[in-house]
Amino acid sequence: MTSDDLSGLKSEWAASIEGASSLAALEDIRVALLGKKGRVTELMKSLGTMLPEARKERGAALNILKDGIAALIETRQAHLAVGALQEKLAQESVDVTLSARPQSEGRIHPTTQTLEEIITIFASMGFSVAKGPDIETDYYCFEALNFPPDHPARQMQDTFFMPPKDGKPMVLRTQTSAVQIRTMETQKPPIRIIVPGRTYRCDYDQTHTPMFHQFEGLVIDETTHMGHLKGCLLDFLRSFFGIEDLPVRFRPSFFPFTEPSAEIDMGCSRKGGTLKLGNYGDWLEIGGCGMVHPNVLRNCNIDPDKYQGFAFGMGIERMAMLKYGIPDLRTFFESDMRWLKHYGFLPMDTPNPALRA
Ligand code: 2NL
Repeated sequence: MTSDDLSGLKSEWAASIEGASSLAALEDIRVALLGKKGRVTELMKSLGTMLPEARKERGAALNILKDGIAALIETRQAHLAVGALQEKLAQESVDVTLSARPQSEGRIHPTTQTLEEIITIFASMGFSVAKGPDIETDYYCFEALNFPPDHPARQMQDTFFMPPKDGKPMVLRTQTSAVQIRTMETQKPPIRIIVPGRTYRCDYDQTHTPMFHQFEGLVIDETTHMGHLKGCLLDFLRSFFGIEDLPVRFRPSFFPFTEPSAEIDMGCSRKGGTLKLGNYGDWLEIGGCGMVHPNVLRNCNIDPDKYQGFAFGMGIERMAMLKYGIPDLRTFFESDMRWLKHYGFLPMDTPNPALRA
């Protein structure tokens, strides 16, 4: 085969490369020419049978042919690739004038949203979450908490009583404190827990429902004091409501399970019939707190001479009403989709003060 033959082959192959109408067809041609058993490869192999002088000249010519073919394939490949991309773009184009997909009907309930915000803030302060049953023994709900036998909370008009179990009187828990008792019985200090959950009281009006959500907090350590309690709640409330100078006041009070005890008040204004939180001179109660009573520690086999602790409790719906301007507690439990659409949250639409820089 002469050089002329080679140039004839080259123009024949070049024509078929130019004629390839798709990347797949071009790949077939590449394999047929440059592949292991391809035409060009076969020509290269024939060099082995030639005399050295002739092989040198022929080898050079074949190399030029091979490089030329490879370059033609590459050029055609680039051309076809652009065409393929344009075709894909044309087929997969997005119609930006289409209306948006309908948003899902569901919403995050304000109670859930508020609880998640509360947990996030306390988690950042080193608290973990503890949970327990809604139906409790009288012991865990009242007796272990230092309630005297004749305390009004233990009477029919305030508390839902359940049929006795294993001879023990049972109640729907009126606060989540039973979970703290159970935690203190089973865990050694230091303890830092937050206990959210449903609580039940025999009451119904604009600010009371028979079931509502509370969270309580408990910290037990060797040197815990009232200053820790005040700092912890001040930081929490300012972070939750997103008001940097929110005043917090601790007003002396009484609970059977804490000594001393205090109501927690926040600064507010009631001018013009609207409630506004902040440093305005007026006060609004948000919850209760105190240093854990030594009798409660003793009931859990914790030595009050070695360990002290503080505890607090607040209503979750009340926090949500104040933060998000919801006027009536009863609406939280009516399952009205119009209400939930208005006050509810979308999963990704969760403004959380705890995550603010
Ligand atoms: C309120 C007041 C409070 C506690 C809850 C507590 C729990 C144990 C020991 C001591 Cl196990 N105290 N909890 C303490 C003070 C106040 O709640 O107004 N809640 C809505």
